Amino acid sequence: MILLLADCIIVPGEATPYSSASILDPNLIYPDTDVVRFVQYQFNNGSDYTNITAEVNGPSTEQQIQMVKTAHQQYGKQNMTHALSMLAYNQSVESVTDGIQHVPDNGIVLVELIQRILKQGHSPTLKKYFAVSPSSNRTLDHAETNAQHLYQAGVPLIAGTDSVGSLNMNGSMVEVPFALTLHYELQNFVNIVGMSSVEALDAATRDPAKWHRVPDRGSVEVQKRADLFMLNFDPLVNISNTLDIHKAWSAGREASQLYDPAQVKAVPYPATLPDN
Ligand SMILES: *[C@@H]1O[C@H](CO)[C@@H](O)[C@H](O)[C@H]1NC(C)=O
Ligand SMILES: *[C@@H]1O[C@H](CO)[C@@H](O)[C@H](O)[C@H]1NC(C)=O
Ligand SMILES: *[C@@H]1O[C@H](CO)[C@@H](O)[C@H](O)[C@H]1NC(C)=O
Ligand SMILES: *[C@@H]1O[C@H](CO)[C@@H](O)[C@H](O)[C@H]1NC(C)=O
Ligand SMILES: *[C@@H]1O[C@H](CO)[C@@H](O)[C@H](O)[C@H]1NC(C)=O
Ligand SMILES: *[C@@H]1O[C@H](CO)[C@@H](O)[C@H](O)[C@H]1NC(C)=O
Ligand SMILES: CC(=O)N[C@H]1CO[C@H](CO)[C@@H](O)[C@@H]1O
Repeated sequence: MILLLADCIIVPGEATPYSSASILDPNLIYPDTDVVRFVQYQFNNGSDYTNITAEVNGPSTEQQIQMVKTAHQQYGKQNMTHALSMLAYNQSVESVTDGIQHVPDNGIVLVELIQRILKQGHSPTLKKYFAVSPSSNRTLDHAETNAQHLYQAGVPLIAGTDSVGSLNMNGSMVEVPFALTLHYELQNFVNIVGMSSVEALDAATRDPAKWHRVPDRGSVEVQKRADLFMLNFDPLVNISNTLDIHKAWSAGREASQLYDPAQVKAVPYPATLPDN
């Protein structure tokens, strides 16, 4: 994986330079970086795919195009692009990346761009709702509306797991614990985006396996990796039932042996978020 820049979900205003993130050389690129060599360096050292962080003050559109091209043409590998802002969405579509992570939260994606995403056939989209910040255009409403538009247009959406621990959401601290976020994402898919429960479950299982080209998992089949939940109640009746877990297995091992529920600080979601 190429990690260009650290993920940053909440920013005070919109233009926090990503170069201030705690990622060190050689995983940063600059305006004069030879990005082809950069991608070669990462793949020659065993990366499975490229992961470009497109952001304000991030790599230029031309650099992104070159990186995606190198990944694809020289290595036959995938390119994924993190894009939270309208600018980054434009760039990631321009670069013909395979997948875009997140939906923009600082504006409404134009119908023309959605049509291009569909036509290029390259963009399963992970959506997240973490980005709200006062005195900026980053709102939950933008993110939710964009996710609805993408879904209604037929763009494949897959569930994201993005978890950042504690974060400052408009002045109050919110816990975003690992693993629980995936369940919340499914609830959002059903309750906000308008998916059926079956579509939401596929978006967390077989669809990501397909889009990330990991054929050994994603469905319950002989020879596939046994990452399984056994639930107490049917998630097709109520998607929130994915949280009512009776047993879990990771690669065939019962997960209760590996995991301490006391370590998890759950918070209601999205009840603790600002409701704009
Ligand atoms: C790619 O990087 C972004 C930003 O660091 C991160 O949010 C995302 O989870 C990464 N995705 C993958 C598939 O590695
Ligand atoms: C792999 O990374 C090392 C540094 O960790 C670097 O010296 C080497 O040149 C890289 N290999 C290739 C083939 O790019
Ligand atoms: C994205 O592209 C569209 C169409 O080219 C353009 O109208 C819009 O201003 C761009 N938005 C940003 C933030 O770059
Ligand atoms: C929000 O968007 C409006 C209209 O696109 C723009 O005029 C304004 O400057 C933006 N505000 C911020 C803080 O980005
Ligand atoms: C689904 O379950 C949740 C959690 O128990 C509950 O808050 C919600 O009202 C239920 N939804 C429906 C449609 O029954
Ligand atoms: C942020 O908090 C302030 C003060 O509590 C509130 O007035 C404002 O509506 C909140 N902003 C958002 C975007 O929720
Ligand atoms: C610019 C470029 O080569 N993009 C490629 C990214 O990967 C997808 C799927 O492998 C290709 O269709 C794009 O051409």
